[in-house]
Amino acid sequence: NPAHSGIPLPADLYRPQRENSHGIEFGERKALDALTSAIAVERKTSAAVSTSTTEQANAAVAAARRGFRAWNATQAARRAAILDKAADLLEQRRARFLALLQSEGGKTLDDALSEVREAIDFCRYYAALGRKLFGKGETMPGPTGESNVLELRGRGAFVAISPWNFPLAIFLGQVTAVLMAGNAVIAKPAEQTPRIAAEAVALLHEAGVPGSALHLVQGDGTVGAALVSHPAIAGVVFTGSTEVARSINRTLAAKDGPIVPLIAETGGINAMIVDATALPEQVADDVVTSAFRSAGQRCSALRLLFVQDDVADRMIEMIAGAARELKIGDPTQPSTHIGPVIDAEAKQRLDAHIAQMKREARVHLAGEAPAGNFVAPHIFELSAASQLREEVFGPILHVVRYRAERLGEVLSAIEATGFGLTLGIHSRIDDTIEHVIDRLQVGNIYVNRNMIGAVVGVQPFGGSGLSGTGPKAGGPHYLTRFATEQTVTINTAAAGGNAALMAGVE
Ligand code: UN1
Repeated sequence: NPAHSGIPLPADLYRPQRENSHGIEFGERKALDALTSAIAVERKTSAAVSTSTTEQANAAVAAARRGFRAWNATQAARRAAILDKAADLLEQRRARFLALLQSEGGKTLDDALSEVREAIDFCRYYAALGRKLFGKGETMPGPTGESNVLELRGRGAFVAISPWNFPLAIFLGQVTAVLMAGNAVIAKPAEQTPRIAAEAVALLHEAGVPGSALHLVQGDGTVGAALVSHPAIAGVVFTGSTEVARSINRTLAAKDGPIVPLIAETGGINAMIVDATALPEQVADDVVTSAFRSAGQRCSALRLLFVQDDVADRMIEMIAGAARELKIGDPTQPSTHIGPVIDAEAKQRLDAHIAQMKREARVHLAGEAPAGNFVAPHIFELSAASQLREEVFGPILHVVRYRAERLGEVLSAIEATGFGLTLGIHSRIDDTIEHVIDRLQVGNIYVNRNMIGAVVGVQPFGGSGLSGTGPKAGGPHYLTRFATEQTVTINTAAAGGNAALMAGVE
């Protein structure tokens, strides 16, 4: 575990798992066969999920408000123990969630394994962090004769709105953070992935989260808007598009009543810079992973690749060569690299972008995809970064060449997107790397490696600007934003020294 800065992390209590660290080496036929047959058994049809009405959404807020007090009064250690129990249950039910991630989320085995791992990490990390932060309050230094203690407490009924691209990990990450901080939660998952959410909620209830503290509301943006505009909610945590985050922000701002926080994690037009000193094989590998893994449906994914012109032809050829090797198709086949995109609407949007790029850009790769909601990897070369105006959420890479003496213009172009989520740099020149890091306001910067798959507790994740509000998910500051701070100052010199009260505070 690398060293952390800032608030001491519970590294002694918390051990993240690594990507693909589930003991399944893909060469290991036996382990893989056992896992795939366990998944097949779980691939039975699930119960239908019905959409909630606005009345049901409002009723969920009212019920969460009633449930809040008791949950907030529950010891932090108890809340943490429940989250650890949820992590244990996830481990036991791994095959079931893998099956759901494949059937409802279109995830490949590799992506589904990573996601279950991440969900477990979120539960354990927020439990460990919560034990420290919400334990007994922090005694502040001050003059003698008084005691000052800063305590964190829950805010109330908190709304959590999560995306379809990580229907288990981000869903549970939000919900467990909200709960660990002492809030009751009304969770509204993406309408594309309701079953995964329903089973995750059932699992949390089984782990010990009281029904009164955790409520599930199913449906699209209509029901989400009803929750956000409810006058009595205590805050919103949201992962999704910048556009929706803005609309939530406007709704919250327009309401009378308390001013409540919005914690938003949104999109990015994420760039990678590759200079002439970069190692070509590693670049090809990292670009393919960053741009095409999960069919490019990650907010962290690489969209805009800047390559120094001296090496551009060779680099692009190697990347295209590596991309051609990717297998697209049935996500339940362990050998598949790229599964379907989430739905027909996503496919249509991506096809329209591809058609436009075929007219406006130079085509380096335009693969063929099987029938269905599949999109093959594409590589287009733009004459300027400004040709890409919005986040394109699929396996489509845009390349721009730059001259070494014009690196400043590359940085300005990245800045001009207004986003600041992830950035990759491939270079062996320390000065270049340092200059880029200092100059750009980007949440997660990856040097000489791929730029996806941030590990909970090790690589806190999230951006700024159009990419979100912070604090970073899976980082040491995340939970505090879900809490209120209460400073209790006691005059210890007063008659009797308030001994009983002091005992209560300390
Ligand atoms: C998202 O795609 O909405 O680092 C965010 C990663 C993931 C991204 C999650 N944590 O690739």
